[in-house]
Amino acid sequence: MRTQVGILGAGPAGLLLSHLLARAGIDSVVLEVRSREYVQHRVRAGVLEHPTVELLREVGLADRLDREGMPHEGVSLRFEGVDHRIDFIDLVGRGITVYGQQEVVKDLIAARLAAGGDLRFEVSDVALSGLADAPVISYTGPDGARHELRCDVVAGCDGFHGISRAAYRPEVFDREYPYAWLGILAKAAPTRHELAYASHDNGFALYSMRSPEITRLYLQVPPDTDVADWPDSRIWDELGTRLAADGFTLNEGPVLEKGVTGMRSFVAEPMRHGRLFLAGDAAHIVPPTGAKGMNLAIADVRVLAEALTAWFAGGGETGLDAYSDTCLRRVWRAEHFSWWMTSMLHNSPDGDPFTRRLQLSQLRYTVASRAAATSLAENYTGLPHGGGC
Ligand code: RFL
Ligand code: PHB
Repeated sequence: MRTQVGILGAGPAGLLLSHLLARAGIDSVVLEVRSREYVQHRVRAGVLEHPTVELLREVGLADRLDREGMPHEGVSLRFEGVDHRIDFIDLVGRGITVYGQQEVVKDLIAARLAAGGDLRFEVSDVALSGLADAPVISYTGPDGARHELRCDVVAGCDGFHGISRAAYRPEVFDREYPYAWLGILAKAAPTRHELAYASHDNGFALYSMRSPEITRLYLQVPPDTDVADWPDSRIWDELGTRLAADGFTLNEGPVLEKGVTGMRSFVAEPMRHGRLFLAGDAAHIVPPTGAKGMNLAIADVRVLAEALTAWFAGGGETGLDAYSDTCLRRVWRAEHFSWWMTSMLHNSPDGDPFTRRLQLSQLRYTVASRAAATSLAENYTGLPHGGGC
């Protein structure tokens, strides 16, 4: 078997890459270890930056997003019991859209299958060889038979726990945080239209949503938290305490999903090894406080698709040679923003009062100074693809 681009992973990065390549007339095969059902229902990100939405529109993937996505014109920072709105439209003239990552994945899978795309789910024992000049991906199909896929290029879009990053020895920058997020999805109508990031003496909380019927909520918890210690009533009590602000009410409802997610910052450099190109979580992780992970994955594959299109058209290696550096500039900007939001909003486990006072000072400055609020708005809504920084 042969294809031009062998893609590992059917997350947002791998699926969008396959779609962008197909638009340029380039063949690809997407290999995924999980089932289609599983990847379509994995609850993850919810915030699409403005440049992400523009790209999805440009490449014909936004019909349902434009119908069901929820455009937001700002977010709130909530501290000392007061809600402070950051008005994105006023500050930077663009907003964000709340639309679940699994919806993006469903739309991408539907579009690829409708166009005759080759997606192979439930593969196992994936291995890479020949990465210097003639890559081969070997894997076991769902039928138990072993296969070899020869390709010109491999795109490692297989997430943080995938195999592609292990095919070489990138330099790694890694930081774990001394806290995690306990996230719930609740069948409860949101009581407010926009997200609220709350800093409270008990710890961080985040108010988000997925639809007019579903609320998505997070609490800062210790990294070793066992969800069994958090019955629903304890979660609602704690959310009520941390999110409290004048006039705010919290709608409670049945908890549909509950999970603990660790927080880390991670970058692998470079994002290329011979004919292997990493994209998305395979190359970098941000803590979720800046809502950047899926957006970075999408920005990476846009750069990769453009470079591959030029290369396959005989335009030389320039784009491919620049791929890693181009992506890493945006990645490090997002790493900084995500680290900054995380450090400003989460309580240090030792309760250090010096740190707490610095955080409150930074929060007050961010909401009081137009310059500081603009910086948050510019980063949160997404810097233009290919622009500066
Ligand atoms: P994915 O989505 O992890 O997809 C990788 C796929 O590769 C498969 N795989 C393999 N396939 C083939 N061969 C192998 N050997 C393989 N090993 C693994 C996996 O099964 C999987 O299907 O990576 P991708 O495409 O790079 O996308 C990245 C995003 O998923 C991630 O950055 C975001 O979910 C992060 N994130 C958020 N990002 C945002 O932009 N906005 C948000 O609001 C946001 N909130 C979040 C988040 C992540 C969270 N969790 C659970 C980590 C909130 C949370 C709680
Ligand atoms: C979400 O809705 O899941 C969400 C929103 C904002 C974040 C992280 C997650 O920063």
